[in-house]
Amino acid sequence: AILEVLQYPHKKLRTRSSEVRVFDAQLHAFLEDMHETMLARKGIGLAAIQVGVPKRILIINLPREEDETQHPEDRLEIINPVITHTEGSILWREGCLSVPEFYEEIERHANLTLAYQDRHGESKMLQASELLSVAIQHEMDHLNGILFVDKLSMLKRKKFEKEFKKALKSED
Ligand code: QAP
Ligand code: CO
Repeated sequence: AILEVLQYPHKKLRTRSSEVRVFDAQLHAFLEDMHETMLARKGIGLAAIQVGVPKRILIINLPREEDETQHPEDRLEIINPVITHTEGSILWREGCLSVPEFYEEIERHANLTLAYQDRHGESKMLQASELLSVAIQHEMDHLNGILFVDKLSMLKRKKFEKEFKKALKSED
């Protein structure tokens, strides 16, 4: 099923999500709904809280460099993630399904090591750089109620507020 994606300034996006303890068929069905919703909205990453579920779950499906399309076999399902190492910094122009039509450069760690659980509760580790590293940090912020626009400099934050108010007014 395609779920509703909550949009800024929805208060629920500020929730601190809770750890997943049960890895059952219901969780698997929810992960499928998250993937379906992310693809339908043309996203590359989604956190559970964006569809109103306060659990420490995120999914990522980056396009491949070779054909710039998303392949279902590249899907990452990341549950209860913990960053164990970071290195370097990187600037990336970010967007978010919960903050439509706004994009801005954010500074992130360039490389990271992540410990997490998969859909079966198995412990995994992964090393990420570039876009994957950025996507993981962006989605992990959602688990703590943080949006990328919270990380903007004062000047860029003002630009965002202005554009947001303008977009509100142009709605009917
Ligand atoms: C998070 O973002 C992310 O405004 C995922 O109109 C951001 O999927 C990962 C989207 C930057 C890595 C780098 C945004 C789609 C999708 C929009 C997204 C929009 C339609 C954002
Ligand atoms: Co986001």
